[in-house]
Amino acid sequence: MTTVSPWRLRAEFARRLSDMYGHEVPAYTTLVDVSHEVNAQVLGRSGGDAERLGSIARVTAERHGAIRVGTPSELHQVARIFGALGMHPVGFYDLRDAAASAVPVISTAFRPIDTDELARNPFRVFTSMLTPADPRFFDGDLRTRLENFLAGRELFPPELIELADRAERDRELSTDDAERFLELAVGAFELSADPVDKAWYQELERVSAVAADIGGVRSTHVNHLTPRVLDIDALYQAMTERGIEMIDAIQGPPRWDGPDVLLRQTSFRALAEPRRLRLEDGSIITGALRVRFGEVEARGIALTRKGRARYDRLVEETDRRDVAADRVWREGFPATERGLIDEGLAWFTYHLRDDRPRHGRPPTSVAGLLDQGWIRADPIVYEDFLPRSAAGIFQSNLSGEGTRDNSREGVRYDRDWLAGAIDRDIHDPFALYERQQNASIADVAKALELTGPLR
Ligand code: OOG
Ligand code: NI
Repeated sequence: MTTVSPWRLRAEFARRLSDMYGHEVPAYTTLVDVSHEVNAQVLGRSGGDAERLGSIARVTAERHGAIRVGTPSELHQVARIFGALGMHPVGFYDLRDAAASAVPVISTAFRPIDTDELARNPFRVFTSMLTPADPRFFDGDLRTRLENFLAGRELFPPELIELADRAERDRELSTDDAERFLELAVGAFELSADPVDKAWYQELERVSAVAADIGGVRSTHVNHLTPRVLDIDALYQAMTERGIEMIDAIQGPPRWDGPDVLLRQTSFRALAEPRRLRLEDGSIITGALRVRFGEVEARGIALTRKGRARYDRLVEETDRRDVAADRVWREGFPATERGLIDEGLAWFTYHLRDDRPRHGRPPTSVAGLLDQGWIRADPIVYEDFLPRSAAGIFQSNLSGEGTRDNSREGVRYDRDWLAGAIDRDIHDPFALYERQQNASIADVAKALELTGPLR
């Protein structure tokens, strides 16, 4: 019997989700087309250098999605569906405090974690969960009604969850089961044609547009799918020339002459989509809701904790000093990959060079081996998200600010709480990158027969 492995299931799921979303949101197809054009230009211009942070095959297929659910048990089901696709929860994001307007959610990202799995298909999904218990956004009465509404809906058919559990346990599905799983999984993230209760939706919308998108309907849907581009400034320009109005800024690090690090993202507001609305007298009308959008991203090198602290400081400094961000960066950030290594700011894997010296004793430090041409450093690409950018992306696409009462104490959530809710470990992104770097250093030490620890 032929079977389908998790990574094939993941790649096929990503492909079908992309086809489905392209039908629902035509501007997404334009974005993907323009991204491919830009990537081809960069490849033509920079050749092999363009592939330093991922092969063109990987980058072309690469997407992240964003979904939003209402309860811990819905999130638990999501974790099982993504578990079938070899995607694991990584990182904890609290967007309630990262955003100035009302974004009452906490989030994690489901993604592959092993290097070879990432190389096969790096599909990731930023997944947010509503926090109705947070009194800064919801009073007691609204909280109760919202929780009751959420408890009464079913986002995922039991057959889908059953197939997901089997796929994760056996690490494969038969071709027939895989087909059924994909059909149900993609279907679960399609925009529903069921009428939306207009009064309920609007009541939530006054509190937060995100709360309405999540808790105002009886189903879930992909909020956006994001292609990866090699030159996001060129993309921004090309989309603007096509008459698509982008948000006013690219989120994340500025364009500058030094190495690309972390993540740069930008988005545009999608058009309002026709949705069926149910009025209080029971009649159904066709209205329009504007919640979904297009987003695109460029990925750079993953930073260490120290590098990330530096990044956060430069962001804060840029806000405070009111000078151009690239100037703040030139003053405060290494302009070369080697500078990042020497200051311990970014993650790399190390590999023996083919043209390394054939005689003499190799030095016993990474810096020494690099200096004397024994090894080379390949950057590790950042596979995760940035809370401030995520908040910016949420915010710039909301219809209104919503309301929040900052005089009330928020409810605390953290990584452990989330792990308990979905009954799975939530991986620490830094630990994953560190493991990858350490494994490569251990390989080098072994190949060079270095006995002591390589520094
Ligand atoms: C998620 C927003 C965060 C990103 O790329 O930072 C995100 C959402 O809008 O649901 O997708
Ligand atoms: Ni996104």
